Amino acid sequence: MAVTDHVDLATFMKGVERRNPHQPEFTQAVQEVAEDIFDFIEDKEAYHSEQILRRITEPDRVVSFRVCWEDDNGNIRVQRGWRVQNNNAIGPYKGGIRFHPSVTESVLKFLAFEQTFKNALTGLPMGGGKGGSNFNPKGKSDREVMRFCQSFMTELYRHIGADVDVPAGDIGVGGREIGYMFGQYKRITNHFTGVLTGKGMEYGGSMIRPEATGYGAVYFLQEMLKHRGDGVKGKIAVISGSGNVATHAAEKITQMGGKVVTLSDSGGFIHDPDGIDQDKIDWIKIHKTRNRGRISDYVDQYSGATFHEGKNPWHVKCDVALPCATQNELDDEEAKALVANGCIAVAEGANMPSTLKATHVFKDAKIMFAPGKAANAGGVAVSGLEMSQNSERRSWKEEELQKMLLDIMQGIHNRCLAYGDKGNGYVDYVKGANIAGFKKVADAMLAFGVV
Ligand code: NDP
Ligand code: 2IT
Repeated sequence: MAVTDHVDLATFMKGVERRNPHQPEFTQAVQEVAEDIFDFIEDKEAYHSEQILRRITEPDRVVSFRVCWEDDNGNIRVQRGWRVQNNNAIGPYKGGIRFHPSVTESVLKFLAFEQTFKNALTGLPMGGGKGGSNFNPKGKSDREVMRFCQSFMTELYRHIGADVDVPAGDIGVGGREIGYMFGQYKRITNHFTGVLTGKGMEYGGSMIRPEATGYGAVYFLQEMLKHRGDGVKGKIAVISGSGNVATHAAEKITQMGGKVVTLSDSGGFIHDPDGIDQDKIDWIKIHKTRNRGRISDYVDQYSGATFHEGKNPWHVKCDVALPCATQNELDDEEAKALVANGCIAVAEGANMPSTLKATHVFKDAKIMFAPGKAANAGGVAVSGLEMSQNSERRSWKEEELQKMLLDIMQGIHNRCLAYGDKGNGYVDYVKGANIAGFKKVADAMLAFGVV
């Protein structure tokens, strides 16, 4: 008789924890998905007999390597780099690279796991991966960042390729870092291929890739509100972060007639009751991205705004909230504060910004809650379109890409409805996203047999 994995959720999670000791972020991400998948697969014997859940929670491979570089004072510095190739059942591994001192194997495994289902939800043929390093780009000169990126790519290049694994940006990795890494890849291999996305426009990048994650998150928010006969116009929005995702989410909310009143960074948040309009967003983009400044400087620039050191913005009254900074930045107490203050919708621009308990608060309160794997998929979707343009050696116009991004976000919303619509006016977007993403990857795995 075949051995099946008909165990209960608690027993399954004990096994995950035993096999992945000291990896809290990874086990949290698995638990969040497994909570929904257990119900879904209960009566579907093939998923049990083929041990799909057990297999899907084991990365295809985790590569770890040493990255040495020399700082401006001639000191030799040693960092650790990783690439987690989680699952390539539906396409080449695809996912960003993160440079931040908090990066660990657990963080990258959770991100690669989430990425697998997110990429499936886009409808594009992309598997899931993630990479990064505990390198801290803050306070480093451009030359130091360049030397680090070159050293990182000197090891990474042997594991990636346009049809194998296509990295992109994430926290601490933007246009500058992608440029240095692409230059080094080309130099080592002598191949000019679409091996990275988020590239500059001069060398194969796609229009709207920088905007895509933030814009996509707001399109998703708009779809949720529209489903209830409402819209973004006139809504007060609280946003965390002030990087790529946060600033572009703020921009799209503003364009749609909403009012953004907060942004943040790891130092604290700014509250501007007058609204952070386009001019102010442009100033933040230059100040934070080009000048690598702090969000606290905003209050010197714009009177009427206040800076709240060491705090998150979740106690500020709002209609909608978009956590766009990092994982576990919104806990259950803060989720309760949002609900108590009348927040009706949360769209996660970041990956897993809400703790498991916070997601349960949102679900119990039955507010609209879009998990990151659905709401922030616009970035990787446009990365997928960049891959297509690179393969075809052509580029689409901005208007065409804007339309494709909107179509993709609407498609993800529909996929969430297919498995998450409770039929009583409430849509469980977490369940919808988890099941739709899982099913596509799992069915491809079934087709391959035991591999
Ligand atoms: P950026 O590096 O551009 O910005 C990150 C922002 O988050 C900064 O404001 C940063 O503040 C803040 N932040 C980072 N770490 C922490 C922390 N530990 N505590 C508080 N604030 C923190 O990154 P992105 O905007 O690209 O990424 C933000 C989130 O969105 C991440 O979760 C990422 O995985 C996710 N995401 C990104 C996509 C993309 O296309 N870029 C696509 C999909 C998801 P500070 O400057 O002080 O460090
Ligand atoms: O979390 C994410 O989806 C990203 N950082 C973007 C990945 C990508 O390949 O564009």
